Amino acid sequence: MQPHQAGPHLVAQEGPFSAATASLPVLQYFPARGRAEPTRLALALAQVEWFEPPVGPILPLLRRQLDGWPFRQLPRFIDERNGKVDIVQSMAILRHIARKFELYGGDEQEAAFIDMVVDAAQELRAQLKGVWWRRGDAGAVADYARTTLAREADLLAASDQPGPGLACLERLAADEESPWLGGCGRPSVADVCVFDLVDCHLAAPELAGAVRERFPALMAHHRRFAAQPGVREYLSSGNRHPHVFADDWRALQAEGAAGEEARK
Ligand SMILES: N[C@@H](CCC(=O)N[C@@H](CS)C(=O)NCC(=O)O)C(=O)O
Repeated sequence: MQPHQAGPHLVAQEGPFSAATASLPVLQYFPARGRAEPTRLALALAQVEWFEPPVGPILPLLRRQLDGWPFRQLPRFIDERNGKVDIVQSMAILRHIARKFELYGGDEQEAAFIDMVVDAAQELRAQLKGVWWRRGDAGAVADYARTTLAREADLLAASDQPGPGLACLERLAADEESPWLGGCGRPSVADVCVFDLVDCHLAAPELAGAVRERFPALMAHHRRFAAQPGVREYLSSGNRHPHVFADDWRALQAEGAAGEEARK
């Protein structure tokens, strides 16, 4: 399986690559994991190939056309396989893929549980994003470790009653009856989102230690998911973007542009 083409991307509608990509779903996003990573992981899990065009030509259009980008944002997913689905909003994209490739549990009850976990993971991702840019600030990291990364007992005992934390997901992952969240017989997009959330934490040395030490069930789930056929190949491929958030890539771009300007 080749999740998407390595090396410089070519625009799907142009050039010699067009024939090869005509039947592939297209994912438009920044060259970063960010909000598109759950979609990539879900496609990899389903062992479906996809194509990512370069984002440069897309960005000016994003702000000028509401047809392809109704909310002026990425990711956008164009499902070339049935030619009708062309959507933005990362979680709508993920749910579309879940329905299409049977990553939404086996019945209504499992699907409802999966939705709940997907939404919770998004809220926790927003908390992570809050500390991500302050990783050099020991106070901010300690506060995050005391709240979002608190062990279950500490979370429950905290006098300031912080909201959800990774301990909530640890409890769900600790179900010994099933390797997958919600007792589903196979991995779902809930597993995708929880894997991605844990993986983002592991990418930050300031946060990784606490996650490894405090959440053994999430770590075991992370290893299990990473070993799934399709996912394993994607994770070890050169196609995985190194930047965790799109803003990491944008900051580098801005730095590059400022350096260019200074050299003029
Ligand atoms: N709720 C949307 C949010 C999308 C979003 O915030 N996208 C950002 C990148 S992560 C974006 O497209 N920004 C475009 C820009 O700032 O030019 C989703 O989940 O897809």
